[in-house]
Amino acid sequence: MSTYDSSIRIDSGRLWRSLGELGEVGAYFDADADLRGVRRLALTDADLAGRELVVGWMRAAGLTVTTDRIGNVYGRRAGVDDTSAPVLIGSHIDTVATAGRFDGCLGVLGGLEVVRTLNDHGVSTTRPIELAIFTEEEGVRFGTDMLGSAVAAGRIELDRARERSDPDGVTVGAELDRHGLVGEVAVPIRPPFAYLECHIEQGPILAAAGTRIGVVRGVQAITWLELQISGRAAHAGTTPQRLRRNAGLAAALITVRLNEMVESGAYGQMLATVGRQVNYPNLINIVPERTLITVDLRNHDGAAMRRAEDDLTAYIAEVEERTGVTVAARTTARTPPVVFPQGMRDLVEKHAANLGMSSDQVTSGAGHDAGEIAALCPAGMIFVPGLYDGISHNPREYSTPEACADGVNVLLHAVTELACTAR
Ligand code: HGY
Ligand code: MN
Ligand code: MN
Repeated sequence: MSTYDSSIRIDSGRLWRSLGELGEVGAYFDADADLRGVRRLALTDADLAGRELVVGWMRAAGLTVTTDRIGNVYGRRAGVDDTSAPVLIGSHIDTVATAGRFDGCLGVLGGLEVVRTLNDHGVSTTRPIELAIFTEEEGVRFGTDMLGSAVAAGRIELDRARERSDPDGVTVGAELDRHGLVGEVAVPIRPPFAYLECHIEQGPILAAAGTRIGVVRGVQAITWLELQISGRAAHAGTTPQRLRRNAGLAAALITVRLNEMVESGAYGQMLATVGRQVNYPNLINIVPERTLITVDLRNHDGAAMRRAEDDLTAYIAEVEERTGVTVAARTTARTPPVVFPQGMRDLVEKHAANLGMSSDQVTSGAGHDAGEIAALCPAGMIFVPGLYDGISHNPREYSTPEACADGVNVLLHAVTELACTAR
């Protein structure tokens, strides 16, 4: 049995092959991108196939695999002091509907590569290491993001999580039961010693600066709203303006106002996106009776986020007055800004430097499981640069084998240091 050796490096070819193989599960041809994309929405059969592939790799790497009540999977590598709290690593392998191969998967397969490398070199660690696959991180099927890690961390109650349903009315609970994913591990989980997640940046900052590693300061605030706008179907040719209650117009007014709020700069570095819009009856010669829109707000500043929410609520009331519609607003996700502890950021920065890699501090624009697990223990993230302006949630998402190996080598040494830290 050998102990920690800073000269160890991961097998980057093995990591790249794993990313490629998992990327084929749920793959589809995206004509717009002229590329193979990935569609592995949470708890679909494609997600299960992906889980089965990765769990098989976990077991082949000697990990003991357990599942918690919300279907999060944990692969455990025993420590010399196996009763001590584990170092937790991982991310998610569920994807959006138009995904690339890296979002989430780099964190899970990078964690697996860390385990495989420690096994190759016979390295034992004081603490156990656990590799997690979190359920429904993306939130695009059941309407709230980081669902699995939020239940693991205690922010969302298990029963509430199981009740969530997808647009077809299928609930999380029914899917967990259907797939036999209700495991024996209680939630919230026992606090890990620390948590580290490697993730593609999903933005342009690192690549533009030519920086190899992102030391993540934290995650910005996220608010998701669902607006059900109700008006009245009416003939497009015979109904004068004054008699219309046009749900589609109301949706457009709200969308334009959100853009004006962002561009005003009055709410700090806010971003607003109306990603989903569904008209009913959605026909050319009928004034829309109902329109569903979703609103995704992001803000580094929690107070500015709340101001934006309040001002949007006030504006929606104006739109109701002006157009005669009614708007039922539902908040489907709301997470505050999260700052990762300086100690975890210093750890990532130190190991990047030890490996001769440039690094820079970045705040994540995307939400991550690390933002949830940070409620249980010191959490940190390692970003690797994405090419093509860091495009993500798009099959064009791409990082290089070298950049992925950089991030996972930093993960390897940071995790090994944490796991060799006695009580
Ligand atoms: O929406 C997000 O930021 C993440 O991809 N779930
Ligand atoms: Mn992700
Ligand atoms: Mn994502």
